[in-house]
Amino acid sequence: MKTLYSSRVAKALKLLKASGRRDALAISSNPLPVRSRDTHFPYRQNSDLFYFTGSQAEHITLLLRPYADEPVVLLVPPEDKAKAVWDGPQPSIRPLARQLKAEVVVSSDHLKTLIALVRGADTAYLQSIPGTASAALKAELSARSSLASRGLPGALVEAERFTARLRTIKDSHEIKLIKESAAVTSEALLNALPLLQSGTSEHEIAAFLDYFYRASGGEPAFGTIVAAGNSAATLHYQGLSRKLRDGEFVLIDTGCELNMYASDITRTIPVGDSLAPQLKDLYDIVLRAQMMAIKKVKAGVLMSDVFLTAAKELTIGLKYLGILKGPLPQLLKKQAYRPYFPHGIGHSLGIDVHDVALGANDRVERLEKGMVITIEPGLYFSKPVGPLPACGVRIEDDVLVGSRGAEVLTAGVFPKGLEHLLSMR
Ligand SMILES: [Mn+2]
Repeated sequence: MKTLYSSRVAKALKLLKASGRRDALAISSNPLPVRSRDTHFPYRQNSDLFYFTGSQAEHITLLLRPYADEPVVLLVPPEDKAKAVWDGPQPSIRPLARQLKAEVVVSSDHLKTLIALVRGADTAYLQSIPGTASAALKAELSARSSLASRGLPGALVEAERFTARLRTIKDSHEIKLIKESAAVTSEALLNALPLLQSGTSEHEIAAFLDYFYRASGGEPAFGTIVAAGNSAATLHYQGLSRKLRDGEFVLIDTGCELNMYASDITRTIPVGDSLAPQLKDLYDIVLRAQMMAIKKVKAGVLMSDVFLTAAKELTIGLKYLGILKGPLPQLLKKQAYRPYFPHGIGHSLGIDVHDVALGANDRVERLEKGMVITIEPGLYFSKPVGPLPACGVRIEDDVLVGSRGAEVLTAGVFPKGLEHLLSMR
């Protein structure tokens, strides 16, 4: 029977085979990170392994070898009865193995077993995540002398370079999951509105959002950012210690991870029911840049052009505020906006909040139908400039790239218009 996971594995096998070489791919479970001595951070499955298997099992490796008699292998550890006393039994791998038509190999030495299994491959796509069997194999193969590595793959490539070719374009199942995740984030923000008033601490708001995600069956996809007033000038502010004050903004950058899929929304919300005119102007400049950038999104467009669309609007705004002076083309050419808009326009979104993409450093280059990306321009002032206090405004939505435009997956649920935001309380 064809399932979501068996068809993804079939696609990967086909793609590996298409190179004309003997290519192997090994993807392992994430290691369990230590928090303190013998306590651990909550387990998070490796995104690539989850994509191909849907499994939450620890200590397993999926090996794909389209050239071999057994093209799909699941490497698993022997049953650990002592561990099961504490952690419960490991989920059975058999149903997954049946789905993927995989050979199950039980081994207590995954490195040794993997070396034997990749013998005869030309190229191996392996992970770099420390503590995984795949990365251990990579280290072992790179360290071996040419004599000792005879018969073993000579070319070693990042596994993520390969999996990005499949994961960059989202299938309908994934789009549905991202939409569900985005709906929880939007709902969490709406429910947080009564907290967004003078005297509330940043950490109370973060705690509420995190609570909402967990109560919805998810968890925060990343460290929730709640940054009031000048805190927002720090892009990934994690201080969470400041109290909100009337007449300033609170910037909230947050996302739920639901069923392993992330969403990522930023709203910058006025505290109290009035705002200085220059802060209103600043907000409207960023909002306009965001809307123009979203309008630019469609298949075939370069992400750098989406960026430039926003950068142009922000520069026009900075001129209007009197912060930048001079002719627009020159200001754009010398990227005069950079001190105030120091990040990109957005990123790929999926199982990872900063999801895989095909460009260098996982950057999105040319937009294709079925990509999901964020659009998140912002302006930041670490100290008072011109008419503005130290502050930051960022507005972020998640969009699905279509052939004729973008579908905003986070639209309509939580407002962006300033007048609307001011009248909501
Ligand atoms: Mn983001």
